[in-house]
Amino acid sequence: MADGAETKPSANELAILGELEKKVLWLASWTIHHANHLRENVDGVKVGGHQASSASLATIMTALYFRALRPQDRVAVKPHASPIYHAIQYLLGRQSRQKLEDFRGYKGAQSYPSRSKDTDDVDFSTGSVGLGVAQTLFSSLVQDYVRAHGWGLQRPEGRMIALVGDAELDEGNIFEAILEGWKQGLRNCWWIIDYNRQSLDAVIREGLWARYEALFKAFGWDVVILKYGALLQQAFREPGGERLRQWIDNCPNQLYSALVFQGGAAWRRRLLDGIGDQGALTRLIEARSDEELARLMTNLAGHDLPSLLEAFAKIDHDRPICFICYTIKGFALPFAGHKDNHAGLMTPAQAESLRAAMNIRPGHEWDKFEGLAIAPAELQRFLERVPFAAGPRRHPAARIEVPADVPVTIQPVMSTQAGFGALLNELGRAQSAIAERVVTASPDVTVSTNLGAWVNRRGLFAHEKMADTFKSERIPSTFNWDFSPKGQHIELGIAEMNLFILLSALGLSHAINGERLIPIGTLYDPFIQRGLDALNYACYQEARFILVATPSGITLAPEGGAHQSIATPLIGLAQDGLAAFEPAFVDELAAILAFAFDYIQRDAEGEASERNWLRDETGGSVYLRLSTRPIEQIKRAMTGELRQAIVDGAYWQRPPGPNCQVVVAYTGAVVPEAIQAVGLMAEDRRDVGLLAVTSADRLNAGWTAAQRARERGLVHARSHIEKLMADIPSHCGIVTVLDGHPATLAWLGAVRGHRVRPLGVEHFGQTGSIPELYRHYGIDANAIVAAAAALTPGRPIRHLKALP
Ligand SMILES: Cc1ncc(C[n+]2csc(CCOP(=O)(O)OP(=O)(O)O)c2C)c(N)n1
Ligand SMILES: [Mg+2]
Repeated sequence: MADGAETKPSANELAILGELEKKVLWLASWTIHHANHLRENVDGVKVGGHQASSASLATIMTALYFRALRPQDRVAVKPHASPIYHAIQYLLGRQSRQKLEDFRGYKGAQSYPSRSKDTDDVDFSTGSVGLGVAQTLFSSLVQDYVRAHGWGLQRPEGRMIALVGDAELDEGNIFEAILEGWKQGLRNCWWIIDYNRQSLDAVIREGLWARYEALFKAFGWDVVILKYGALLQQAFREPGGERLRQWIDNCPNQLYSALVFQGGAAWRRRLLDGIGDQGALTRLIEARSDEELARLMTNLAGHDLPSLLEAFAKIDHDRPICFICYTIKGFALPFAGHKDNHAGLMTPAQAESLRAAMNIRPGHEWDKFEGLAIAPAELQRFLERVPFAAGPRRHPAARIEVPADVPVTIQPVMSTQAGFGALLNELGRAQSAIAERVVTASPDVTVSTNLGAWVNRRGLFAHEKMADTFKSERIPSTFNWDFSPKGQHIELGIAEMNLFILLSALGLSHAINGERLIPIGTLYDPFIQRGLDALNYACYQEARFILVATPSGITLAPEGGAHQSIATPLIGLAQDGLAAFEPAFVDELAAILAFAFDYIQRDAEGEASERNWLRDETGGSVYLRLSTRPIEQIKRAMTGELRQAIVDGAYWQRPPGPNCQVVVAYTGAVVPEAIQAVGLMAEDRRDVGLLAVTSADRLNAGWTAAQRARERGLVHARSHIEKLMADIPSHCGIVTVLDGHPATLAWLGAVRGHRVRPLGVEHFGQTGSIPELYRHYGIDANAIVAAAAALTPGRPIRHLKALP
């Protein structure tokens, strides 16, 4: 380490850190106690989880934040250690007392560290265990990607650090990430396991540390086990000490936890009964009071500042490291070690005794230096020089210029997926600012999602150059699979969770590395559900990316069953931070992609636009649901007005006439059926309208926002869909249709009170041809006509065949 952290802390520094550790533990404990017992709690909901789990990390986080970390380091903090994190930020002057007092309350510090909701510089949002851990690994890969492309080299490399609960390692996504990290040459990543041997419900299995050690080593990680603190190590050197060490090493986790909870007298009884020898070991035990014995036996390395500081300062390489730190859940609190302590909260009496033990006067609970043995001025001076807080941590990043139009040659018959491939091919051909910053990623479906042409042009990313052997052996192949540090495609293994966590890391590069990327991830639409929680967290922490999901729905007919996505349009509608589109034509896709390049770069606060009532200035990520179905394209000029309507979510492909009785509203690949149905009905129903819906999500969001605006008194607020539907007569019926769940468009009837028959897919698919399946699931032209006939009065519609 170049910046001096390798120096051993002086006795004075150690004393200060020891006081800060106490203060951090107190502030975190008081924050939780205050939220649960003292703040007016109108709904009576008390939630544990934080007290014991936080205390477990108090020492480790003190060592990190007040000494080991540098501003360029980024940390994912275990969800329940949130109060410790906020307490540390409070001491550093970056968190307000009010937010601590309001912990878990309205606008207060968040229950789980949150990049977007907290105001004290959280690096990664955590809460769903396992995700933050893996995010550090992918953030490290992204840092390498950025630097390999020659960007951000003026800034020092950071370490990506995760504070991991031991039971958190049950989450499979962590292992998927470890495997991927090994493939990609992971560096600069530290995972610090809080080995308190407790989960939420229980005490964990014996000997887990050995499995972890073997596992991490197998994937090229260094493993550092920090088990005994300085007091214990000293005791082991006394006569009889070796026996004591053996006893501890063999002590089952359950028993150790129980003794921690019971305290000094219980330790004495158990040790003397178990291994007392009337000689050296007995003397070692007898020389200590109950209190001293309890302190000795709980002096695990994860609560021993000198051991932790030394271990962190010693690391002088960039290999990934796993620290296994033995700790005690609920350390220094009355329920330390108790297996039920996850939900444990201090009683008022227990809080009183902790206050007394910490020398804190009533009314001075929030004072930063109350009750500490070192002068406040000296502590303050120390805090002002903490290296972590010495530099900027969130970086501004320039906006990448976006062309008004993404060029593409549109074939007369073309699928949206093929259109996507052609658009990226064109992009890859050009030397534009945006093309430089695009980085694609796919979990082993690069070719089958049509990224092949782009990858041929731009190459794959790897730390080392690696040529495509097929090419060098002159074996004909459509794809040129050359790896290099300049490549712009990250080829992932199949684990979809990894794709979403990587997109999350790529999509935060502007803030973390000060270098903006335009990430595009591709996968099969049904497998969004495989990584949905990771997608949710990526959106929650405001990562910016474009997700291209293709193919989708029963339209990928011969694939059958669960390969055919049903619920994803509803995910697109409901997922916050993600604008979902499902275009039918390639010119629509081109307009949406150009919009997306810009939209994912926006982060301004802004008023809702009077046009669509969406707060587009804030930006977000984009989801494109595409299809492999070849569709006859419409030859038309892309006017500014049409482009805008496509982006806003809908346009009239055939406006309803004044005597309109039926409107067909469609989304995506079912467009030929919708057009055909309108044609068939034309003879018997007058002025039938055909509404092209390119984004049910944005239409719906604009509609609800405009209603809210009217309720606030902005009586003229009209959303895009309200304007489009303004002239549809009220007796008109609407048939909606898409290859996805019918609820996606069913709400259109509520916009102006029309009757709606929503068609779509509700049940698992099966193999077959597109016509067979569309007929079976009732989204073909005949089903649309039948729905229209049932909805609207008038003579029977000719051409209507009986439905099967
Ligand atoms: C994905 C997910 N599942 C379940 C939970 C609920 N949960 C919160 S903490 C926890 C146990 C954590 O144990 P550990 O990681 O060992 O942390 P400790 O509390 O011991 O510090 C569980 C199951 C969650 N937050 N996220
Ligand atoms: Mg645990």
